[in-house]
Amino acid sequence: MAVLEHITSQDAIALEEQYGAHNYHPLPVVLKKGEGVYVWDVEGKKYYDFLSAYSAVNQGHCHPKIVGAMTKQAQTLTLTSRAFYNDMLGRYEKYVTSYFGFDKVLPMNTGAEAVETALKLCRKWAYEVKGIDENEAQIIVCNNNFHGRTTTIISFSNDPVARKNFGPYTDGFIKVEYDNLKALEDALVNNKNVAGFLVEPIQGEAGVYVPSENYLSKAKALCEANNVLFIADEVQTGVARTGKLLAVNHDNVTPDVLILGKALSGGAYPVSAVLANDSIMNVIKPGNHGSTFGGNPIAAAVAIAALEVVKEEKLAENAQKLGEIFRAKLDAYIQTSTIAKLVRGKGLLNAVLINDTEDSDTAWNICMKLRDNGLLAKPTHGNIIRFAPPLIITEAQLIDCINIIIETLKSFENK
Ligand code: IF1
Repeated sequence: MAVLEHITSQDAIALEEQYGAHNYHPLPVVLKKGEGVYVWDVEGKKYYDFLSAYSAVNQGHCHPKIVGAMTKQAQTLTLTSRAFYNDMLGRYEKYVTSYFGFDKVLPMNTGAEAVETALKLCRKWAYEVKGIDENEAQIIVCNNNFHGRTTTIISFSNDPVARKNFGPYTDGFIKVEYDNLKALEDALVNNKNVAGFLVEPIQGEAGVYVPSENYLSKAKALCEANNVLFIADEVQTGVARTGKLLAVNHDNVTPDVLILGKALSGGAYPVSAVLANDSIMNVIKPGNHGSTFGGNPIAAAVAIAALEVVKEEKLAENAQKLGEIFRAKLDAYIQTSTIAKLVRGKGLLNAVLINDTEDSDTAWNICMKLRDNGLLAKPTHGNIIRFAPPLIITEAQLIDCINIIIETLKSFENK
């Protein structure tokens, strides 16, 4: 069989099963094409995509402007490494820093790399600016966090599946309860070695857990009072997903260090970034940090196009407006539902809690039925289903999807 001949879903799944490491448990659907809010499987069936590659495809699948910028750049210059300058990086750096309001950017590729970069930046700032004794810096993180898969990042995870048997772990992290200001304050006061506080403005993997109003602004104030960097991981929540450009904008918070990934490229290419002002970023000197691909010309061209699309197509406004509709309609249904307990979220990052135990397969079965009914979503933490369509979705499409979701949920009532 020629490698690129037509393939059935069954054969594609069998190949991954045999030749790929088993580090995922995908929903059994094999996609071959995407356009806007839609994806198609190899048999030609069309679906609404309500995962958006975990909020990377905010601008919609194969957005022509982003694909156009990528194609043009791919035919011109793909990679120079940072051993030389390239004609795209500086232009991107100017664009992205003024877009988000920071002095400087450090470009990387994946979200986890950007988180690692932020941690290194924070520690170096702690030693060279704050004056913490060498190797004593500590960074506060939250319980049930998700920041990526590297050995340091999983060192401060409390998910046994992500963490167990990958030790020894990296030191220097203090865990506090999320959405608990007292716990943060207790960890901050009388500890001169705290360098930073790393936080997701909404905890995605934990099940789209939205903190109390003002949690983030008060946490920022506590950090400021203690000369501690407030580091926002907006890899999943950033770039219009929650109805504002950044989720911290809902609380009028400006982080000291901002981490972006995923939708920074519209899902076309791995592009991540760490943004900060000069007083922090200037601790990084030649040789301290880097990446072969970080800041490459394709990434630069793609990210500019992806960010332009966010503004031109008013994606934050659309996410804000359609998110309200999504939660209102689901909420109305849930009042009388025996299968769905709660809907929560912000903008178009939402989750529905299924009325069953965490170890039940009900949410999985509902996602299988949603698939059959033409909508793709995935459970998180057993009994929670995340709903996050591309932000270019129209109101009519969203209403269509809400009907599919509610009809599907209804078919599971009292079962
Ligand atoms: C997987 C979740 C989403 C992230 C935040 C950093 C990263 C992520 C807040 C790392 C990545 C992904 C990774 C993906 C599943 C996914 C995820 F379910 F695990 F939580 F999106 F909801 N910070 N999140 O959410 O970015 O290195 O992956 O580019 O399969 O691990 P990355």
